[in-house]
Formats: sequence, C-alpha cells, structure tokens
Amino acid sequence: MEKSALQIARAAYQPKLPKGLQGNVSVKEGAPTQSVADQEEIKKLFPNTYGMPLIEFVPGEAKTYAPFNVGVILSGGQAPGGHNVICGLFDGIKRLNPESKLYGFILGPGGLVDHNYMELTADIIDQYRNTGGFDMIGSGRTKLEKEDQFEKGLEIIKELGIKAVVIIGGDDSNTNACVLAEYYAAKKCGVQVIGCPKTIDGDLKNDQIETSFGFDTACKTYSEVIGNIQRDANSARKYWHFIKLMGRSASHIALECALQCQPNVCIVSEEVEAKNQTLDDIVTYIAQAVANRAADGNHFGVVLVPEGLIEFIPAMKALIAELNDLLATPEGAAVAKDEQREWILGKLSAANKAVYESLPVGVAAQLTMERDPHGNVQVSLIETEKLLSEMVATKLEQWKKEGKFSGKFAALHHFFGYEGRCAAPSNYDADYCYALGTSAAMLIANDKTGYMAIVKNTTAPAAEWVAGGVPITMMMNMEKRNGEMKPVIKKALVRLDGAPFKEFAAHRDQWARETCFVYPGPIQYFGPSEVCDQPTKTLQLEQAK
Ligand code: FBP
Repeated sequence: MEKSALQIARAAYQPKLPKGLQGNVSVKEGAPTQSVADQEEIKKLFPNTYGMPLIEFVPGEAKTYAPFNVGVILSGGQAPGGHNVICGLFDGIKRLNPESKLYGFILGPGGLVDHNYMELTADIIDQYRNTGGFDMIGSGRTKLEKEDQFEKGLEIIKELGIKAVVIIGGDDSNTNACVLAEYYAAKKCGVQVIGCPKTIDGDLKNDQIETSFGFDTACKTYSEVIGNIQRDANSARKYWHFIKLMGRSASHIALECALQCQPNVCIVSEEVEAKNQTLDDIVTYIAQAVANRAADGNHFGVVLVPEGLIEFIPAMKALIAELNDLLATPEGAAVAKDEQREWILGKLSAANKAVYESLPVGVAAQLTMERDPHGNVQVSLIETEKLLSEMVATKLEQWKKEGKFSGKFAALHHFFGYEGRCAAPSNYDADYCYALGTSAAMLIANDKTGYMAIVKNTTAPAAEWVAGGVPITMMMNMEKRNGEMKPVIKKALVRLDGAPFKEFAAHRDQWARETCFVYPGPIQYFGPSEVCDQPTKTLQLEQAK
C-alpha cells in the first residue's frame, strides 16, 4: 500500500496516555450507581449489570495475567480515531500478556453474527496507527438486538476462545452492547461486553462521557473548509454560501463550527424546536441578515444549516408524520409518481396541506421520495440548504417589490459530512481514542462487563486525563421507540442553557451584521501544543470551571 509523506510521519506518532494507564494499573472503584431515570424498570431489565460502581484506573502494582482473547467491532458511521481505539486495545492486551490475541469482526456487528472475522496481528495494526477511517475491519449498521443473533455470536466467541467483545459505537450500539452484556451475564457464558463512545455527531455525552470520539476531528475538518469558503466569500464579495453540516439529529457539529468560524448565520435545530419556529420564521431571519448586510454594501455571507433541521421544525415534523402514514397505505404505495403530488394534496389535513404547498415543488417531492426500512423520510437526503436559499430568494424578491430590499442575492450550496468522517485523527482524537482502547483492555483484564470505557478531564494535558469505565446502565432511561418503551442511552441534544450555545447566542447578532469570520486553517499534527492539542470550543466551554 503506497503511503503519503504525512501518513508515514504520522504513523510514528506515539499517542499520549493518562498517568493512570502508563504503567501498571490498579482499579479504584466508586460507589454503586443508578440509572439517570426510570431506575426500577432499568434495574428489572438488567439484573446482572445494574448498579455497578464507576471505575477509575490509577497507577498500581505489577500483576501477571493469563493470556486472553478479545473481539472488536466497529459499529455505525465512521469517526476519526476508530483505528486508534483498536491500536490501544491491541497494545493494552499485549502489554498484559503477549500471548493474548485480538480478533476483528468484519463490517460491523454483522461480522459477529455471520462469523466473519480476522485476527489482528502487529503487522496489520502497525499499518493503521493514527489513521482515519474504519477500513482496517470495516463498519456496518446491523443492529445486535435479537436473541438468535446473540446465540450465533456466542458460537464464534466460544470457537475463538474470546473472553470479551468490544463494541465501538454510538448511543444505539452501546445500548445494544449493554443488552448483550446482560444476556451473556444472565446465561453465565463467561463473555464480557465493553462499549466505546463513538460518533462525529457529538450526541453521546453526559456527566461521565465528556465527548464522543471523532467529533473533534470532524468539526476541525469542516471548520477548515468553512473558513476557506468564508475567505473566498470575503474576497469575491458576491455570494451567500449555504452550508449543510452532518449530524443526524443534534446540532452540535453546526454549533461547534459556528464557534470556530463565526459565520453570519448558524441555525440551531434545538432552538427552532424550543421556540416553536416555522420554516418562514427561519427564512425571514436569514433574509433579514442578507438585507441588513446588503444595506452596508455587503452582498455576501455564510449560513450554516444542521442536517437534522427539518425534523425539528414542529410544522414540518407534523407534515412528515402524516406523509409517512399516507405513503405507508396500500393506496399511497401504489400511486404513480407523476400523480403523487395531486394525490397527496387531496389527502393531507388542512394545516399540513398549507405547509406542503408552501414548499418549493422539488423539496416537497424529496419529502415523499425516499423512505428508510422503517418507513420514515431520510432527512439527510433532503437538500435543506437549497430549500432555505430558494425560500430566502423568494422572500427577498417580495421585499424588493415592497421596496424593503435593494441588494443582490446569489447563493451557492455545500454539504459537508463524509469529508470529515474519515480524516486523520487530530492529536486530541488520536490520544483520546488510544486511551479509550487501553481502558477497554484494562476493563476486560479486570473482568468487567456492561461498562463503557471513558476518559475524563480531557481539556487538561493528556497525562492528567482520568481513564476508567462507566456502567452503561447508569446512562439509561426508558424511551418510546417504534411504539414500544425501551431502555436506551439518553441522547444528548444541544442544551440552550449550556455554555456553548450561550456563547454563540451572545455573539450572533454581531456576526450576522459584520464580517467577523475566523479562518481556523487545517488540523496541525506537528508543532506547538497550543496549535496541535486544542480541544473543541464546545468542550472548552463546557468544562470551564
Ligand atoms: P453514527 O451515529 O453511527 O456515528 O453516524 C452518524 C452519521 O455520520 C450522521 O451524522 C449521518 O446522518 C449518518 O451517519 C449518515 O449515515 P450513512 O453513513 O449511513 O450515510
């Protein structure tokens, strides 16, 4: 495999480890824990893994360990640093006993069920140190939730003599990891399950998890390009750039990029929902920013739009729900494409019909086009950035006729998502992930199951980070999923009373009117610590004491 000069140099980077993981490791146990809500139900559902203590790793005495085998799975969307979790896990188990083995299940949880695996030897591991992507073993979105899957998995686990499975995933994958841990514990299979917090979306965080890995690198990658676009906008002075940013549901990515780049506008879905805003409210807000800047002679700007916005606009949510139901009926499924719009208009309730008719025809068609396997609209396929800019253009035309706007408005569109998910991990993610993998190895060696590896205090220098484990049941509550109450890890949306949003809200009026752009530049892997090791603004603001 041919490598770039940076890849070669970067392979030699030795991720920094917290003091507690650097030498011999001891376990410091905290008090028993409780789930964040619905304690009685969660306890009943997880009798073997509920209430376990928090774990912290501290420097300790030398201990000998018999060799043990571990299986690892990458689950869901790619996130920078996944390979370093595996490298930390590999180095961790080999450090405890060089005879220990690591197996990678191929293409996600499906690899466990289908017995598709490979042994990860030092040669393989060394090729992937500090690299982005999940291509070492691939990833997949198969949900591990059924008993027959657990049993199929157990067959290969037994065959390979695996002591523990590490599942690297987001909130849903870690919820499933907990269910699997409980299942194997209840059956006394002698198989441990450990989770690791992954997702660029940044929505797997709580009192115990400071951030999910990948968020740092992905946001820095998007911010570099947004900064470049801002500089282009400020040079040509003739375009408004509408940039949609990945993040299935929460707006953490858009908010972090706004804090890093100071664009003119950033929409935060959680605020839209909290204020019960309509699409027209959002369009009016952006159009007003365009008009204000035009009055100052500035016919350019940058607007950030979170990917999940559509589902947070209450009126759109209601429309989508009714469309889902209509299109799921036999009549809805059979209607010809060229007759669909008329059919839908004839069936929708008056309120939803008005919303549907207010949308540009192309966007309205996107709402009815693609359904996922559960029958839902795939919101990521809706070009929200185009929807907004088209509606802003229409509004400005109207204002022009009314004499309220005399400027120019030309829009360009971008969507940044996949560009950032496999970037080479920043020092933060490289170190954080390596420490998470090492923690997972130590949790396994200490016979823990149903835990997620964690690393805290990550705004301090890496040596002062605190590694350990949190019982997954501690982060759970009951939520309605597909009509049924289920135990799940609570998803973290942007908090409007949180420091990152407050910081943004305190400055946005100035950023909207003036040109306050910041150009973060590319991620730096070598150089002074203040350039290379900075955590995200979100984390810095959240952790500021
Ligand atoms: P995870 O939650 O699995 O980490 O994936 C997040 C994500 O990158 C979202 O931001 C995005 O909406 C989605 O995956 C895209 O999914 P796919 O990779 O299947 O296109």
